[in-house]
Amino acid sequence: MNLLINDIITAVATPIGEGAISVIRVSGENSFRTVDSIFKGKTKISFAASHTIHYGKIIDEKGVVIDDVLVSVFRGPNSYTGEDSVEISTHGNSIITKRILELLLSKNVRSAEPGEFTKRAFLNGKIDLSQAEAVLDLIKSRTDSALRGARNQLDGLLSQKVHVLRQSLLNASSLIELELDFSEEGYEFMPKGEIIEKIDKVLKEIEYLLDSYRFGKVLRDGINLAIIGEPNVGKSSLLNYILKEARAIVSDIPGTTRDIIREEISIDGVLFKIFDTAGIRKSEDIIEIEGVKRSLEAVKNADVILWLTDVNNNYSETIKNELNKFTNPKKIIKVVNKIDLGQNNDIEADVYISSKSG
Ligand SMILES: Nc1nc2c(ncn2[C@@H]2O[C@H](COP(=O)(O)OP(=O)(O)O)[C@@H](O)[C@H]2O)c(=O)[nH]1
Ligand SMILES: [Mg+2]
Repeated sequence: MNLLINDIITAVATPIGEGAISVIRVSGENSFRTVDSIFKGKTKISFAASHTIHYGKIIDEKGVVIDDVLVSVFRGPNSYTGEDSVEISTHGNSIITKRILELLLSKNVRSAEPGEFTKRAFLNGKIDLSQAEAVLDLIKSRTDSALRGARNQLDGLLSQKVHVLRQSLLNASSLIELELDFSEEGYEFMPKGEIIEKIDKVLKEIEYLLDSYRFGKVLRDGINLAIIGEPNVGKSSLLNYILKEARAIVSDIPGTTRDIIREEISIDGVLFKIFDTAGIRKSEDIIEIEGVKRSLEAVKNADVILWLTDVNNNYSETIKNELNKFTNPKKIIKVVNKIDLGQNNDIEADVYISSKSG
């Protein structure tokens, strides 16, 4: 079917471990015959109609039954890869899948590389590149919104948009070519202003699409959020408040948090990876010094920083200087904590909170 690819590939398609079932995928020319050589059932897979399921046993070279299975048959091009392929459903046990895999590998079959079934789907024209990319995003989605984004991309929404843009550009370029061919005769097919307008419109849409990429990336990968500030301003209390659990140790002893505490939470469908850090201050204690080093590392990797102080303090120069060292733009939100103790009008901030009273 495709000149580039015709060997048979296989892989376990389900997670390794115990489960009700595991699925082994096999795809490629002659894959039906190969499966027939290890499968014993009422029907031969080679003669089975597409999209049918067949009960039988997988038997090894010595005639020993490895497992009873269901084999699903997909005849190309009406399959995921576009090739003849089967899915062998076994009992969910990794020894069984390993033995069946070994059996297949002893035939004319090789292990699929990661993503190779999807690669074949792409090479056989079943999906385009942006859809192939979406398959992995879909599998890796950890929030509703990430899932929705991947779903839309898999449904071809991005491809359609790119297609429309491409069509508009082709259209504009052919108008320009016509213009060039007939310019001496004095024909004008479309006023130049209108062509420029058309192209400008496409440019704007491309910019919009690029912007949406950033947003999409956030939906997919989540937001790295670091809570930083001096010791004792209530960073760990804030983390605990957000998580609604006593995750980090809170105490009135400055320097309680020495290591980074990392937690994930989905808020309105967006994944936040929150880093509670050691308070940043000059210290002689080698453990605290290491903690501060790690805090700054968390700042470096953060998309958003919650810079905390409390009503008894103000934003320290030490931290301001540290933040100024980072060149890549970060969203810094200045937070004043402990407002239950009273207001302090000297501190300017974006948000005033109390982790204690909520
Ligand atoms: N009154 C009051 N105390 C707080 C608040 N948030 C934290 N604290 C107290 O401040 C101290 C230090 O809190 P902690 O979360 O360990 O600060 P961290 O060192 O910045 O992580 C603890 O005794 C907390 O109970 C708040 O909003 N109001
Ligand atoms: Mg702490």
